[in-house]
Amino acid sequence: MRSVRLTTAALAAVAVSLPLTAVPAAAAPPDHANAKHNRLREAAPDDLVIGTAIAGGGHHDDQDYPDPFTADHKYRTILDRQFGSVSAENQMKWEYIHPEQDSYDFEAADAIVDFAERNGQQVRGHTLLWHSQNPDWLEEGDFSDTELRAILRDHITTVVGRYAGRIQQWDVANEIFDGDGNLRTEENIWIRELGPGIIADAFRWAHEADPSAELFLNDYNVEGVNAKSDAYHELARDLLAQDVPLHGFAAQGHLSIEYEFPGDLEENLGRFDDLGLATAITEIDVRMELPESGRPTHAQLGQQADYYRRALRACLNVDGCESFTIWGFTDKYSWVPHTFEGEGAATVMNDHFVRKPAFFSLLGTLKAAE
Ligand code: 9MR
Repeated sequence: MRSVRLTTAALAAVAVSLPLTAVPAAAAPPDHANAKHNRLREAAPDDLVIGTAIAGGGHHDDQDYPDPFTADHKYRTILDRQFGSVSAENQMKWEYIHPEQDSYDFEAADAIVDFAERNGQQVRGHTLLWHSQNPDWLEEGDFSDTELRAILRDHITTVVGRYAGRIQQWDVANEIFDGDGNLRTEENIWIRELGPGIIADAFRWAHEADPSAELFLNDYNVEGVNAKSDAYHELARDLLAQDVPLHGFAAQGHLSIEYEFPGDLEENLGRFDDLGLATAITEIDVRMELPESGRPTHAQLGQQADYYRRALRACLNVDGCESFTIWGFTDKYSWVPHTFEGEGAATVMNDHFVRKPAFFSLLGTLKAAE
């Protein structure tokens, strides 16, 4: 075990070189005994799918470990065993899937969709209209409004069309409001250049390309009832009134034990449910400030487990909340330490894939829900 805080690169090296005997043995009972007792996907009730993001791209590009999805055998095994749904952490974002104006790169996205199909998993597509992780050719290009519209339409038609019938939920519009509940009219190239009406068009184009996919609004800090989730509620009502094919509202769920749990999560999801929308938790993780040792304390892990449990419970209590996705299942590949200095341990397994109390709290909650 670590006694000092290590960089992620060093941690990855430790994880690779650690002899099996040095891995804490207590927490991992054999998986094969009875799948229902050990596996989230089997323990989940029929109307709820438990998902995870598939690590790759984004912050992983700067690490010295090989691509987790294609190169880490243990990672792949757990991915298949534990989860009934997978999300592309970065691999379907514009900068990866549409790196040049005239060419798409589907290799990583295809691999995810093929893997999911082989393993009987659903796929959440992420994402089509966002202010971040867009390629330079787009952000720095000199396009007329007509050209930009055509670019977005072509992208949505091509990407959603390619996976028609194989991606069950798409995050069509991601993070379009700021914390005060104002549309991101400066940061988001589409809204800035084409006006807010482009949001409805994005949903219409996605629906044309795959009429069977459920189309979502997705954001962070919208777990509770607040200015931002109010803005989404109003937008959702407007879009539905115009017969725009909007099917769902998703709260990402990037939580921290340094802040109170959003106790009104169920109430908030419920008011979108009342509009006739599906709801989902799409990216949950629960970070914490790590002590100097780099290891979370028992109390922190207990609090984290409680946050995961309460979020899952809220989803279970809302009829149309049928998808609960964690943003990665192992701390080894989590985005958190790369964004929040001194914080981490946000997922349900540690760097060595040992299950934390949070894993067991999800499993227990699912079993109790049957
Ligand atoms: O986990 C993703 C990380 O690998 C990327 O570096 C980062 C870049 O913005 O995006 C992370 O995923 C984000 C997701 O796409 C949208 N919601 C917030 C997630 C965490 O930042």
